[in-house]
Amino acid sequence: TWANVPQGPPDAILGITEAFKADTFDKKINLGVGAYRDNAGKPYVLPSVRQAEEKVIASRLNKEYAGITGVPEFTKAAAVLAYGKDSTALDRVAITQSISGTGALRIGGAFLARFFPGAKTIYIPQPSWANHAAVFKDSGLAVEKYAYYNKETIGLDFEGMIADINKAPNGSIFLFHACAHNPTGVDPTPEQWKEIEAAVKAKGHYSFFDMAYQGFASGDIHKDAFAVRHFVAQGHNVALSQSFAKNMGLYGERIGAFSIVCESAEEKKRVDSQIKILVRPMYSNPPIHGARIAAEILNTPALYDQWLVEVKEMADRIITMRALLKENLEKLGSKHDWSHITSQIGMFAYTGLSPEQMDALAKEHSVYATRDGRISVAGITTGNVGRLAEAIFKVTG
Ligand code: PLP
Ligand code: TYF
Repeated sequence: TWANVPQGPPDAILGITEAFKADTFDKKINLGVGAYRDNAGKPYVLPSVRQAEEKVIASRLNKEYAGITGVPEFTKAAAVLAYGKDSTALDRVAITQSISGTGALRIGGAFLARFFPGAKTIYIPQPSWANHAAVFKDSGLAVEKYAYYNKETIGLDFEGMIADINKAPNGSIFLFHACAHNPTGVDPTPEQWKEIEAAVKAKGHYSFFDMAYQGFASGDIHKDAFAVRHFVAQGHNVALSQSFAKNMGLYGERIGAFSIVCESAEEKKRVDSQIKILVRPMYSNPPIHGARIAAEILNTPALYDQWLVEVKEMADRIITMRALLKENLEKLGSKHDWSHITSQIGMFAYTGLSPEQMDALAKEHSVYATRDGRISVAGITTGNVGRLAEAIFKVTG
């Protein structure tokens, strides 16, 4: 029956983990997948998450199905977290729980494919998270790229980005990484976001924000939501994907949200009804456990405050590791400019290393990361940063 099914390539990012596991060297380093590690290199469960989970279990709730759009205590709080508690948009946000950020993007893609009044093409940054193009194509959208990253400066190609926003047909869909751009770690400044917003508005484009790292970039959930909140304040009825994988460390719980800011409460009602019609044949309704944990944190003031501290601790550890890596490279006498390692933000550093240099890192030094030169800074520790710097120094000369 399946004689015509061709062998497909492995996922570029998750495949790194396989290669890492197969390596027998005891000092091997995995900087592939973007998942936070503590300074001992171990997966980290936030104490606030443990406490929330214990409360959820102690309350012995039943296991009935959630509604199609999930646990309301969760989605209400997720909207407040993203848009801000004083946002005037809150009463006209159509929101649904989703299978983490990926599921939110997928619902959004499907909604746009079905209802967006203009061309069903979404513009994503070049480069972008490896899964974006696949998610949107499978949702029924055409995918185009806009300029984002400047190889020469290892920074933002701001002029190129604005030029591409201007070049796209009026009323196009643009996907923006709200903060901590994956894979580059390069974000527009608030001033640049303001110019981007003005360009988007002038062209009548529609904005879809992917916010997979709120709090993880700067350690401040409000600062990281700046772009989303600014666009909404300027009258953009954005679509938004949220993930709680990173900022709550709830990766495998698959907890996220998809929302659309509507023009009115009446529009919200219609949009809500169609989101339900989209979700129902996909997975009927979402899992409840992660949503209960996240809701417990977001709705319990003491746990919420504790969580904010813990998010900041994760962000700060990453920022410290960036500085340590740069410092170690400089101490070794590297003549390259490594300032981008500390100027970039979020989970990843985009090193500027070539695919061949990345291959050498893996083969000669048992340091695993994607061939685009992206390293997950969250995998760096005080224990491995020295050896990592030496390995990078050796392959870059
Ligand atoms: N969007 C971006 C930019 C990401 O980096 C990720 C991965 O972490 C996601 C979305 C979705 O992740 P998840 O489905 O685990 O929430
Ligand atoms: O970019 C990353 O590493 C994270 C995690 O199919 C991830 O976003 C990677 C690949 C994937 C799902 C999640």
